[in-house]
Amino acid sequence: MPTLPRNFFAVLASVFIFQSGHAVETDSPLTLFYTNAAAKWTEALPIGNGRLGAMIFGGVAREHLQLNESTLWAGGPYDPNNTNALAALPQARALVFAGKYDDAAKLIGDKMMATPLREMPYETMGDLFLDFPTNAAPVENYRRDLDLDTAVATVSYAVNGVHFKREIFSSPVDQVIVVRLTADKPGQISFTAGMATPQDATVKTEAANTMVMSGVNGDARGIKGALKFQARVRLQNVGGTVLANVDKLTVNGADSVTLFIAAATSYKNYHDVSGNPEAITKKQIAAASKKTFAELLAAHVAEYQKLFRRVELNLGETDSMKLPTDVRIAHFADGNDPQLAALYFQFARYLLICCSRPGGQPATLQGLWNDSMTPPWDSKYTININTEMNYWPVDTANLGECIEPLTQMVLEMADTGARTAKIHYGAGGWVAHHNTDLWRATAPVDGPPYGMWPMGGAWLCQNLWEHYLFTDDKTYLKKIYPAMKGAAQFFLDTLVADPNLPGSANLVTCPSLSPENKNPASKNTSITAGPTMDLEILRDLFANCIRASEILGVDEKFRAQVAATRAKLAPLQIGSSGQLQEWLQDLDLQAKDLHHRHVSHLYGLYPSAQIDVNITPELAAAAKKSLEIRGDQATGWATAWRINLWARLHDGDHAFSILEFLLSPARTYPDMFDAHPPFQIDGNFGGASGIAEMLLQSQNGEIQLLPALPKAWPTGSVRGLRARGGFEVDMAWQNGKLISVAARSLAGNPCHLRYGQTTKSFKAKKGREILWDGKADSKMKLMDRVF
Ligand code: FUC
Repeated sequence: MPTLPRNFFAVLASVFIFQSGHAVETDSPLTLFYTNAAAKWTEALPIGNGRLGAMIFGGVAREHLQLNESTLWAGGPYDPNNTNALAALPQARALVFAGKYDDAAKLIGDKMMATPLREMPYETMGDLFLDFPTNAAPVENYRRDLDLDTAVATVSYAVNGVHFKREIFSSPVDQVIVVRLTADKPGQISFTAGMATPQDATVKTEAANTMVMSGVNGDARGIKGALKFQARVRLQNVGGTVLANVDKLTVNGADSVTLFIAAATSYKNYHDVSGNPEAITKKQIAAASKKTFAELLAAHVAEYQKLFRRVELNLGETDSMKLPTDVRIAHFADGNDPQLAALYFQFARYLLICCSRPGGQPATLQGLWNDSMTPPWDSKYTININTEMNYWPVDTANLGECIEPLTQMVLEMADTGARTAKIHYGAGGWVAHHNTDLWRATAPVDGPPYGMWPMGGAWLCQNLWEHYLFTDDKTYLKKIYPAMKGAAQFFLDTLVADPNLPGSANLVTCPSLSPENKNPASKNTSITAGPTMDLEILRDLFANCIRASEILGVDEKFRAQVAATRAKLAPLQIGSSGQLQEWLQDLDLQAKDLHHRHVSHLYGLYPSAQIDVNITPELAAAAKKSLEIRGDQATGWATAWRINLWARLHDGDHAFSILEFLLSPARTYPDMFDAHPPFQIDGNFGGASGIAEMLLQSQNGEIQLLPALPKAWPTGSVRGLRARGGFEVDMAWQNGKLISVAARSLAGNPCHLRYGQTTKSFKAKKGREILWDGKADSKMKLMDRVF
C-alpha cells in the first residue's frame, strides 16, 4: 500500500477550503457531503421511506428531485407461463444427459421459455424542478449533504450575504416527501415549481398552491399498462405570494416555503390494481400539511432512528473525514480512512431502511431509485444472486423488520409459482426461475442460458429461513413454512436420476445451469444438469424443511420423504486442481471465462454454511482454491460476494483488500451507490454484509468474535450486530485483540462464543447480558438487563 506524506490530507483539505471559500466540516461522522451540486444522477443523494423515494441534485439555480414510487412498474397482472413447455421437458432432459447441451438449449429456447420472453420494468415517476432566479453574484459556502443519522438531506449556500437552506426528507410516518426552504433574511425565497415525466401523464395546477401529475403506466413487451398514478405537490408559504399557472406554481418573496410531495399508484397487490391514487395522495397531503415542519421532522427522525441507531461501528477516525465524500472514495485505497468503511456500512443500512419497509415492495436491483423507463436489467428482481444479496445484511446489521417486503413477495411467488410448476413441469409445489417482477412472474425468461434455472424460489426461501435463525421467531417460521414446503415439494417431484452418475446419490436438477456461466462441455450454452449450486441450495432447503417441520410438529411423512431424497442428492466434488467443482464433471479449468463474476458453487461457503473452515476443512480448502482461480475483481456485487467468502475463510486481510477495490471509484459512485457498473444496489448491501462477516459470524452454532479482523482496523468497536440464536452483540478491540464483548440474549438460547481457539459457553436466559473480556482464563459475567 503506498504511503502518503503525513500532510497529504491537510494539503488536500486546504485546496477545498480555498476552492469553496470556507472550511468544510462534517457535523456528524455519519454524513455524506459535497462542495458542489450533482452533475449526474450517480452524484445525487437518495432519500426514501420504503415506498416514496427521490434523488436530490441540489443545484443553486435549479433544484431537481427525481421521484420514484415503488409500485410504478410497467404492465399489469399477466400470466407468462408457456403451455408448450411440459411436452418438451422429457426431450430436453434426454439431450442434456446425452451431452447435447446446445441442442437442449435450442429446444428450450423454442419451447420452454415464458411469453413474453422478458418481464416488466420498474419505472421512474418523473421529476420535480424548482427554478430559482439567477443573478451574477457569486455563490458562497455551498454544501450538499445527507445525514445518515437523521435521514435528512440538506443543501445550503449564501448569495449576496443571504444564507439559503433546503432540508428534504421522505417520511415513513406521514408518507410524503417534505422540502423546506428557508433563508436567514425575510422575503428572499422566490422560485417556480414544475414537473416533468417520460410517463404518459399530464401536469396541471389545482387550486392556488397545488400541482398534480396524473398518468398511466407504460405497456411493455405486449403487456398493457394497467396502473393509474398520481404525484401531488402542495406548497405552503410564509410571507410573499404564490401564483398558480397552467402547470406551474410560482413563489415570490417568501420568508420560507414548505413543499409536500405525495405519490401513489392504483396497485394493491400483484392481481389487484383497483386502488385510487387521487384519494390516497389527497389524504396524505391534507394530513401532512396540518402539521408543522418541526412535528413532521421529529416524527420522521424518531421512526427512522428506531432502526438506524441500533448499530454503531467505529473503525478508527482520521482527518480524512473532513474531506468531501467523493474525494474520500477516490483515496480510500491510500489507507488512511478507516471511517469510510464504517460510513459505507452505515450507508447500506440507511439504504435498506429507505427502500425496504414493512408493507412495501422489496429492494429492486436499484433499491427504490431509478430515473429511467428502460433501466438496466429492468431494475427488477434478479433472483439468481442479486435480490438475495440485497438482504444479506438485514439481520447481521440489525434491521430484521426490513425483510418483511421480501417475505411477502416470496409468499406471493409461492402462488404464481405453483402455476409455473404445474404448467412447465407437471409438478406440485412452486418454482421460480432467475427473475421476478412486481407481478410475481415466475416462468423462465430472457433466454435459456440465463432463465432455465429453477432455483430462484428455493434460494429466496433460504433468506427467509436465515431470518428465522437470527430471531428464533416461531410465528415467523409458521408463516414462511408453507412456502418452504412448496419449494421443496417441487423438487421432490422434478429431481431426476442422472444416468451418467455412479451409485445411488445421483439425483439432480435437469435442465438447469450454474448461473450465467457457460458449461465448458458445450459449444455455447450454460445448460447442464445438477450444477453444484443447485445441489447446495437443495441440501439447505431440504434440511431447513426437516428442521422446520420438527419445530412446528407437522408433516412427519413429508419430512421422511425429504430426508430420503436429500440423501440421494449428487455429492459435492473436489476437482483435479483441488478446486470445488462447479459442475458434476471436472471442467472448471476449461471454463471460457475463468474469472466469471458469478461464484455460484461457493454458495456453500457463503451465504450458506455447509462448507465451514472448522467443520469441513477439505471442502473449505477447495472453495478457497476456486476463489483464487476466479480472482478478486469483478462487477460490484460479485466483488462484494468475494469479500463475504474471504471473511468466511477467516482471511480478513484478503477480504479488506477486496473492500478497497469495492470502495474505489471503479465500483463506487460519488454518492456511494455501488457501480456494477452501471448502478446496482446489491454491491452496497453485499459490501455491508462483508464488513459484518469480518467482525462477527454465527453460523453452525457458534458466535465467532472478530473472525476476520483485518490489520487495517487494529482498534475499534461495534455495538448492536445480531447473531443467530437471537443475540445482539457488542465488541471492542485494541491492537488487533478483542478486549470486551457483550452478548444480549433476546430468545433464551444457549450462547457459545468463540474468539480464535478459545470457546466459552453459557446457558443464556432471555433478557440476560453476557460479558467477557475475550481472555481464555477469565470467566464470563452475567447481568440481568432490561432491553
Ligand atoms: C445477473 C448478473 C449481472 C447483473 C444482472 C442484473 O444476471 O449476472 O451481472 O447483475 O444479474
